[in-house]
Order: sequence, then C-alpha cells, then structure tokens
Amino acid sequence: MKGPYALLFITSILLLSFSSVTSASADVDAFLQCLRKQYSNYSNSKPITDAIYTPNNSSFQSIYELRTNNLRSLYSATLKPVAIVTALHESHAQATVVCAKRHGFQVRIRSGGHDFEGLSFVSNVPFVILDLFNLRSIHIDMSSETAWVQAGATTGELYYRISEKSRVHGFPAGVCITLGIGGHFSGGGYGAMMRKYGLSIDNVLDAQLVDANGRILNRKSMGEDVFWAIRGGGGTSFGIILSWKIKLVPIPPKVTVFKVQRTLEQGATDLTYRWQQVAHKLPQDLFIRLEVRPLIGPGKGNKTIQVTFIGHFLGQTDGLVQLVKANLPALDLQPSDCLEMSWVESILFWAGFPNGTSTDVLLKNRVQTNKVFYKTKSDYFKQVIPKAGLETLWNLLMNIKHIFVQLNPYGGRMAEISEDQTPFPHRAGNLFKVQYTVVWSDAEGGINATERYLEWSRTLYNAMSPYASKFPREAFLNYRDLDVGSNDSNNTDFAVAMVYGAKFFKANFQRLVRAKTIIDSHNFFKNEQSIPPFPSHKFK
Ligand SMILES: Cc1cc2nc3c(=O)[nH]c(=O)nc-3n(C[C@H](O)[C@H](O)[C@H](O)COP(=O)(O)OP(=O)(O)OC[C@H]3O[C@@H](n4cnc5c(N)ncnc54)[C@H](O)[C@@H]3O)c2cc1C
Ligand SMILES: *[C@@H]1O[C@H](CO)[C@@H](O)[C@H](O)[C@H]1NC(C)=O
Ligand SMILES: *[C@@H]1O[C@H](CO)[C@@H](O)[C@H](O)[C@H]1NC(C)=O
Ligand SMILES: *[C@@H]1O[C@H](CO)[C@@H](O)[C@H](O)[C@H]1NC(C)=O
Ligand SMILES: *[C@@H]1O[C@H](CO)[C@@H](O)[C@H](O)[C@H]1NC(C)=O
Ligand SMILES: *[C@@H]1O[C@H](CO)[C@@H](O)[C@H](O)[C@H]1NC(C)=O
Ligand SMILES: *[C@@H]1O[C@H](CO)[C@@H](O)[C@H](O)[C@H]1NC(C)=O
Ligand SMILES: *[C@@H]1O[C@H](CO)[C@@H](O)[C@H](O)[C@H]1NC(C)=O
Ligand SMILES: CC(=O)N[C@H]1CO[C@H](CO)[C@@H](O)[C@@H]1O
Repeated sequence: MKGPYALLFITSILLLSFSSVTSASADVDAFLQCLRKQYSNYSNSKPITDAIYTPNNSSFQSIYELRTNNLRSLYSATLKPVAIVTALHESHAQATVVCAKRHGFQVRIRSGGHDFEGLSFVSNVPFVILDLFNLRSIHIDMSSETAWVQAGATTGELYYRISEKSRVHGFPAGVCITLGIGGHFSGGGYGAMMRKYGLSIDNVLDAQLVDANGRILNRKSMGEDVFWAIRGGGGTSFGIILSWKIKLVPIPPKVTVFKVQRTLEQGATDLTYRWQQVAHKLPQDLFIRLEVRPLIGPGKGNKTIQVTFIGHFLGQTDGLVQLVKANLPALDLQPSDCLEMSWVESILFWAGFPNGTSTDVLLKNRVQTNKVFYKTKSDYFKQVIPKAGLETLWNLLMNIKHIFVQLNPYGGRMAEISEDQTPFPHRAGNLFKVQYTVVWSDAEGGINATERYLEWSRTLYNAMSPYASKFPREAFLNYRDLDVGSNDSNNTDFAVAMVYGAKFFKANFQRLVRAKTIIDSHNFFKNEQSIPPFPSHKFK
C-alpha cells in the first residue's frame, strides 16, 4: 500500500463500517408493480410479465431449483426469493436493478448456478433472483476471430458454436460443460488449455454491464478500472454482466488425450511426487491433471489410493508419448493409451462422455441433472509436497471415503502474466492448484450429514497447511468457500472483506475496492464475499 491510501485503509478497519443505503422497506407488490411500470420505459417486444415468477406461479419452485447445482446450498437456505426474474431481454435486467433498489430488495445474479456456496440463489435478507438462463445468444465473427457471448450461455454451448464455425479455433474455459459464462468468466475460468492460453479472462476483449443505476455500460463507458475488476474480481460485486466479447484462440485440427490410473501398489506415490516437480515445467501444449480418490475394497484393510492422470496435448500421439517418457517415465504411457480427436470431442472426453458421443450433448445438457451435496476448498502450492505429506493425505482420504482431490498444474502461460494484469493473482511461482471436494447424496444422509462432511473437509485442509501457500493462504474465487472469511448477506464488515480479499486477490484487493467505489459506491451489489466500496466515501 502506498501513502495516504494505506492510511485510509488502516483507519477504515478501526473506525468505519459501510451499510446498505436501501431506505424503503421491502414490499413485494410495489416491487412487481415497479417492474411492469419501469419496463414501459424500455420498448421491446418481450413482455416482462412472461419473465416474472413469484411463489404464486406453479413453476416457481422448479425454476428456482433448475440451476441450483449444490443441494447443500438449496436445502440449507432459510429464505426463498420473493421473485425470480428470468430475463428475456436486457431491459428486464435493467428494470430488476432499478426496482429492487427502489423497494429494498437485494439482487442475486444467476447465470449457470454453479456457485459452490449457492451465492447466486441464496441470501438471508429479502431478495430477488435475476436469472440469465434465457440470455444466451452467441455471435461469432470469424473475420476478427472474436465472439460476443451472453451471460446465460453455457460453456458447452460456446464450445459447440465455435466448433461449428472452425476446426482450428477454440476458447480456454472450464472443463465442465454446464457452467454459466456470466459467473464462470468473472471469477477467472480455467480449463485444459490454461498452460497455453491462460484463463478465460486473459482472452476477454469487452463486456456489457448493467450498473446499479440500471445503465448498460461497455468497456469504454465503464472505464478501465471497472473493466479490469470484472475480469476475475467476481462480476457480482460490480453489476450484472450481460455479455462478454472474447478472442478465439488457435488450436490444431487434432488434439490428443489420455487417462491412465495407478494405485499405491502401482507406484502412485512416486509418480505424484515426480509430477509435482515436472508438470508446471512441461511445454505449454501439455496439461496433465491428477485426480486422487480412495478405493475401498470389500475386505478389511483392503484400501488404497487411485491417482488418475488425465492429459490434454495440443499435438499428436508421437510427440505426447515422447514428452511423457522424458518427464514422467514411470507412468509408462503407451500410444494405445492415447486418443486423437478434434478439440470439441476432447471437451466431451473431459466431461466424461464415452468415446463416440455426439457433440449434440453440448447443446442438450444445459443443466446438470443428478444433483448432489458437496463442499469444496482450494489451495495453491509453491513447493513440492514431500512424500511424508502425501502419505498424510492418502491416510486421511482413505478414512473420509466420499472425497476427491484434484491437482491442476500451473506454469506456462499462467506464469507469464503478471499478478496485477487482472484481479486473479495466482500466477508465477505456483506449481499447482488443489481442489478438495467432499460429495454425498441422500443415501449418505443428505442435508443431515452436512456437519460431518464439512468437518472432514476442514480436517483435510488443516492437515495440508504445512505444505500450502502461506501469508496469505491463497484461494481461488471460482471455488467459492465461505470458510476463508465471509460476512452475512448484507456484508457490513470491511475488516472481514480484507481477510478474504487478500486470499482471493492478494494486493489486487485495493484496486478492486477502488473500482467498486467508482461503479457502486452505495454497495447495492453485494454478497457474503463481495468487494466493499471504500468506507470513507460517505464522509467525502
Ligand atoms: C461441477 C463444477 C465444475 C466446475 N469446473 C470448473 C472448471 O473446470 N474451471 C473453473 O474455472 N471453474 C469450474 N467450476 C467453478 C465455476 O467456475 C464457478 O462456480 C462459477 O462461478 C460458475 O459460474 P455460474 O454462472 O455457472 O454460476 P452462478 O452460481 O450463476 O454464479 C456464480 C457467481 O457469479 C455471480 N454471477 C453469475 N452470473 C453473473 C453475471 N451475469 N453478472 C454478475 N455476476 C454474476 C453469481 O452471483 C455468483 O456469485 C466448476 C463448478 C462446478 C459446480
Ligand atoms: C440488511 O440490511 C437491510 C437494509 O438495510 C436491513 O433491513 C436488514 O435488517 C439487514 N439484515 C441483516 C441480517 O443484517
Ligand atoms: C422510468 O419511468 C418512470 C416513470 O415515469 C420514472 O420514474 C423512472 O425514473 C424511469 N426510469 C428510467 C431508467 O428512465
Ligand atoms: C405468474 O403469475 C402472475 C400472476 O398470476 C402472472 O401475471 C405472470 O405472467 C406469471 N408468470 C409467468 C412467467 O407465467
Ligand atoms: C399471491 O396470491 C395471493 C392470493 O391471490 C395474493 O394475495 C398475493 O398478493 C400474491 N402474491 C404475489 C407475490 O403475487
Ligand atoms: C473412438 O470412436 C471413434 C469413432 O467415433 C472410433 O473410430 C475410434 O476407434 C474409437 N476409439 C476408441 C479407443 O474406442
Ligand atoms: C433428516 O432428518 C430429518 C429430521 O430428523 C428426517 O425427517 C429426514 O428424513 C432426514 N433426512 C435424511 C435424508 O436422512
Ligand atoms: C459480519 O460482520 C459483523 C460485524 O463485524 C459481525 O458481527 C458478523 O459476525 C459477521 N458475520 C459473519 C457471518 O461473519
Ligand atoms: C482396493 C483393493 O485393493 N481392492 C482389492 C481388495 O481385495 C479384493 C480381493 O482380494 C481384490 O480383488 C481387490 O482388488
């Protein structure tokens, strides 16, 4: 921190807190009336009444649940939204902001509904959900190799539409095909091409944003501070992202993938140890993720760990096998383990579909079915976990059972982009990122088992603290975890925000606060982990 700015920051912790400026008491009827009236300001052919669901509408519950990915968040919610506006036109988003603000409701913004803590559909203060499910157009312009993509489009739809136009263009974004572009990009967005092209936000050129006054802004009119902030700072603190303009990236007509599994008996510990040393140094075309799961056999003491090596190579089998042989010889990767396919087919491979599945599933699977309960935490590693640390991890996993741990290699393009280029600060120096997920279903106790699973996930996280990043222990915003510091839904504590802010954004938190103060000084857009405005603004 520099000069007077630092002083103000420190003062703010000691003295000030910020508060909501909503004055009117929450009134549903007035809100709904406002929507209809406000809407008449915006002329278009899509009536807003077709977009409004209240608990009186028979399909309210199914619309509410449709894009709630985590049953833990859904079932632990204490308050339902008073209304869901499933915007059919951009003006419906504008009207929702103007009317919610006027009538004292918080707005929760939902694109794909994958928030790990359900912050896009749960709040403990009276709220409405603005659901962007229907705003999902994708316009690709091959002459400039760019595209405008609306927030409600899924990653799968985007990949499909790109592949329709070209076999040699792609886009670096998430592995899961049902993520909403709105939330996914605004928190970073990474996938199997991260080491080659960085994150989604590293390839974003422009955006459309509805601000707290209901205006639609673009990159030029929102200004560079705000445009910087929404690329990794979480859109939800700054406004409603209606669409993103992206730069497509070149890919070869065929890529190569593999998936091989090794248990402890097959040398998984040595392989994992070695992977940590080399995965971040491999050529940028190669990405090898590890997925670690306990295997519990029928007999007593019959337990092991299975490590799955999943590879993605922007090239052909021969080159891949040679690279793996030179760097991870003990994996013993064979040409017969490798599958060559188009990039869009590799998306299906990563999403777990059998070889030969039609790419139509990318359009058909807009929401995830088979929903479960889960809790996820994230960690960054700047040093190799010693073998003793791996043993600790294995032992815990074998006792937790319903868990998986994913290790994603960094390096490559990720290490070339400076920490302050975007709010996402986890760049050079990181060997890999880890995701710990406990997952369970109704058969394992459903919502009643929540505390037990949360406890397991915390135990694991604590056990890894000697090896993980420190001061701060960094965390990935897109892997939302309220344990790293959070406030209530009104978010009234700047000191708390500085705690999670440092973990998600490191020194970039300051500039995010500045951007927030520019675009939303009254803190209309907020949640349990949002960016607060500069506390002193009201005293100016
Ligand atoms: C099964 C699964 C797989 C995943 N795989 C990956 C992966 O491969 N790579 C990766 O990077 N991440 C991955 N994630 C994490 C994912 O990127 C985040 O959960 C992301 O926030 C999801 O965006 P969404 O729009 O689907 O979710 P939502 O729940 O709709 O939104 C997430 C957050 O963004 C806000 N938001 C949503 N839309 C907007 C908008 N239009 N304007 C402003 N704010 C908005 C919400 O209010 C909320 O705070 C995965 C998550 C799940 C559940
Ligand atoms: C949140 O803020 C609103 C508006 O100021 C207020 O009415 C409400 O009591 C607050 N709720 C909580 C839980 O702090
Ligand atoms: C829309 O019209 C209403 C009623 O005339 C007015 O109060 C409101 O300020 C207008 N909103 C905008 C964004 O122009
Ligand atoms: C919900 O019900 C209200 C009142 O009956 C109606 O005006 C509105 O059109 C309904 N919404 C939808 C999306 O059908
Ligand atoms: C729901 O219907 C009841 C009975 O018709 C009515 O009193 C109430 O105002 C309606 N609520 C909303 C939010 O439309
Ligand atoms: C994958 O499917 C294609 C046809 O869709 C087929 O040619 C190929 O042999 C299959 N590969 C494997 C390993 O099954
Ligand atoms: C959870 O507990 C409640 C109350 O004891 C019980 O009715 C319900 O069946 C339980 N649910 C599950 C999935 O076990
Ligand atoms: C939010 O901040 C207030 C004020 O410091 C604090 O009392 C409260 O416990 C915090 N809430 C949560 C959920 O952390
Ligand atoms: C995970 C594991 O080691 N499973 C083994 C348990 O024992 C049975 C019977 O001996 C084996 O078939 C499993 O492979």
